[in-house]
Amino acid sequence: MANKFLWRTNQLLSIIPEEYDGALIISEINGKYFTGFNCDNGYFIVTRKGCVYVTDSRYTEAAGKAIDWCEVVEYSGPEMKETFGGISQKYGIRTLLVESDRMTLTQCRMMSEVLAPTVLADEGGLDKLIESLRVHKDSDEIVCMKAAQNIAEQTLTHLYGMIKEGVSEADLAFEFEFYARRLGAERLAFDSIVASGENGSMPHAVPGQRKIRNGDFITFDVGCVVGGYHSDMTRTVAYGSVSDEQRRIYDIVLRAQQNAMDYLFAGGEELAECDAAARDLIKAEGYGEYFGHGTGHGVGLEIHEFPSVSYRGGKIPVNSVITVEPGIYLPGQFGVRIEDMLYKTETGAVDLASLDRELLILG
Ligand SMILES: [Mn+2]
Repeated sequence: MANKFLWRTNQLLSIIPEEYDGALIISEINGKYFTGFNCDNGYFIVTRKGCVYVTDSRYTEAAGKAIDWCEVVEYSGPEMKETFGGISQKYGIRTLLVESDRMTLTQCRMMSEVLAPTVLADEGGLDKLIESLRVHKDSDEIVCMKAAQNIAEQTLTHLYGMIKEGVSEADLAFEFEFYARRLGAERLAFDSIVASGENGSMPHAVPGQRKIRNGDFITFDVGCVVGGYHSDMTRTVAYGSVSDEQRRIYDIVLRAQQNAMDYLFAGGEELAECDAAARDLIKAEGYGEYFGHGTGHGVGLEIHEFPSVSYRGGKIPVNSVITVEPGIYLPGQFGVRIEDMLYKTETGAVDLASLDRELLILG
């Protein structure tokens, strides 16, 4: 395990422009990526002459065990300047890149002060460099994401059995969390979306007291976390009867999702074309204006990460995990979204989901 994190850290050093001595990583998420250690007060100083992980007494022992391949230093508030200044001297650090997208101005000012004479540089694009590493998932990361996905699928299948007249969205959302946690989810990937009937037209509706009724479509957008890695899946199911319009819309969304997935399976490499594979079909059916969001996004240590599957384009990175999640939302009536995660390989893609997508009519 240790070697993997050292390898990632060396990868980062190899892409940091020569004029900088290294990077200061203080975000919890990037800290976890490079060290494997979860900590809300860790300062990972990466330099070409060596790395130091600085934290406070609450975490020193655990950090020392988890990060046995680099120096772990404890600091306390009053001696912060001595500790960090000493590291700056010891490693002769002139400049460090910082995570401009993830650091507050207050943190930046404080770290500049304690690390002096080291200069913190926010113009070096460190966030983009890290993103370019994180986007390529290794087999351990895929194992975690599949495990998270499996728990979400088992849990959603369990929820299908609970759906009946009078059960509220909030009841279903609560049961999702309870059941998924019992199956081993560390936590949920995000607040579950359970949107029934007319609430389904709001893509990110918050589950409320609305009770399930005959004729409802119910959209579940759910995910779990295993080993720090997220899963993301959406299913729309019907309860009781289904109108012809509901059937037609469901079928359009299902075919749009399949089109975008087929593009990936066939080895498609363009984000914009993947987006268009879903969007053009929905447009051709006359519902283009009811599909307002992008077709998908990267998933990993965070629920939404690079890249975005949208008109903005770019290549689909090999070994990335992206979602394909088209939807049609008819205000005041209902909505349909179907979402799955796919793993992009050299020659095609692997579907990380196995839960059925055909229209399911419960009750
Ligand atoms: Mn998603």
